Amino acid sequence: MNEIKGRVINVSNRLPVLIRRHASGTRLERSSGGLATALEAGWRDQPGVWIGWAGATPDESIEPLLVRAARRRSYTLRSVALTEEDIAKFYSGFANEIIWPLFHDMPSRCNFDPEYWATYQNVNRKFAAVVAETAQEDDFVWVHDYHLMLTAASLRQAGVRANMGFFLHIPFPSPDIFEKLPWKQPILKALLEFDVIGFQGDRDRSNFVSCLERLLPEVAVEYRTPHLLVGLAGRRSVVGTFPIGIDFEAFEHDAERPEIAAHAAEIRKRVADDVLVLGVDRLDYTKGIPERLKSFRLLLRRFPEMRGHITLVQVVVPSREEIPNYKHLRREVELLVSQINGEFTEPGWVPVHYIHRNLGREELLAYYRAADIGLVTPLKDGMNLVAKEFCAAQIDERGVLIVSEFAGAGPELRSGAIIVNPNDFSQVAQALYDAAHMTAEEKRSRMRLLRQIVKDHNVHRWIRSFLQAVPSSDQVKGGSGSASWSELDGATVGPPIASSFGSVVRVDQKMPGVALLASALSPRTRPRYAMGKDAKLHLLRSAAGED
Ligand code: ADQ
Repeated sequence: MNEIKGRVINVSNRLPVLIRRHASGTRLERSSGGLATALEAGWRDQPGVWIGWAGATPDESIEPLLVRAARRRSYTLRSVALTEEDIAKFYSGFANEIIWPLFHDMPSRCNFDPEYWATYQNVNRKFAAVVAETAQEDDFVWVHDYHLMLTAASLRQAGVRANMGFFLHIPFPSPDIFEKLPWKQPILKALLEFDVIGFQGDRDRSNFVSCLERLLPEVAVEYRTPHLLVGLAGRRSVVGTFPIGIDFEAFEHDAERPEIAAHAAEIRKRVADDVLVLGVDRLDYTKGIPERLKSFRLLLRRFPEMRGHITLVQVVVPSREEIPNYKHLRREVELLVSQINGEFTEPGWVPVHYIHRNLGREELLAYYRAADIGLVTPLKDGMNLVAKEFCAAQIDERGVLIVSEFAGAGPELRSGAIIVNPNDFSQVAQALYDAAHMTAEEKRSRMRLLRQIVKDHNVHRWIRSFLQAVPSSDQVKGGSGSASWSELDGATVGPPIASSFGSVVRVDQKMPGVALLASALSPRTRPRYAMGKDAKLHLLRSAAGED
């Protein structure tokens, strides 16, 4: 393990606060989305600097607002100035019309505009310039996400000697998808300029390595435990899996507050004795919202006895509304909601309650507490924090989690959740039916297990394990001239267990979450199922590591 001697410099596209200009003046708001939520929660008392875009074109009003926002934090905030054109071609363009759909396995949604690539390189250099002004040799520069894959390369060119890490919050695609990217080699090479490269899940890491092997055959890959070591042209990088978590204690603590309980009771009163199914997402085509609505419609068609007894509350937070794909999605979702409500509504019962706005934390927690079923069915997702937040807020242990096998949270939570393929509407409908009929005892034992996993794999552990993977400066820079790769591998190696994708790996026994997961998969502690045959079979298979 390596001690970070200096500060942590976090670098992400957006700062945790956004400057919004209104007719009445300029205001600060919290950034929404998974990355900001997780990092803000995990980075409470550590000194450092957070570098990112403040959400507005720069003027003299920004700096005082950032200074004010930093007063309540242990780190300072530094903004990167972006022009309107940067935002259009770098953020909306390259990041969200190319990398986002491609990395979520949706290449037909990509718009491979070459101008986007030029701006992407330029904006990555702008971020790197601010980092270069800020970082000292002992600092650790931690770059987040797909917007900033080229920054380490620019920083190295500028002679910055600090250690650098990169964490990808979204999935990494398989070589057949990744190789469609016209700029695949420069991106892979730029990523290898980081000292540590982290992914959400084993599948993402193994896709990355397969891409290296196919597209950069000169790269040397050494399979170590718990991380891999990758070398290119005299540089070495640690490549690891670091599933992100939430601040479990904070969610649990807040969910216990009497005001939240009262608010949850109020929500429940509105749906009477119905089974309350909850979906909470950014309005994004990767989240599988139309597919979820179609599955719910199938449930109502196939099981008429459920009509009048089950209600879906679908909360969506508006997102990336300037991009055409997102505008179409909103229309598609709203049309489906009105079709389902048109087909099934009866006096006193509306099947789908649709909320299109950013909820405050209290309201969100009240919905999590009130729900009987958390329905988290993205078509593809790096992790999905909603699944974990739902479990943390389920202090009464009465909810059931249904989660997509294509979210990072799927493999991690499969011992207690019902795992579904979101494209299989029939399976999702059956899972909803089964969850609605599950015994209280089974719900409790599953939710207890889920809460233990989420509590253990929390955001603090995510940060700790990433920082522990950082090789010491001497090892990275070859200070001693002879640091072998085995020196980078300081883990205590335990007996082999099945990894989340079935292959056998050795695990660090010092990682209690992994041990917990392993014990959860053992037949002794596996809960009994009171479900349909297919779902039962699926759960047994997934518990046996066959997915
Ligand atoms: P996101 O795609 O933003 O994050 P997710 O992990 O689900 O997705 O996080 C969404 C966050 O927004 C959650 O904290 C949730 O509470 C909040 N949220 C969603 N809808 C809301 C609403 N209507 N009102 C208020 N808050 C709402 C990216 C990756 C994910 C990865 C995270 C973190 O796409 O796969 O889990 O980063 O790494």
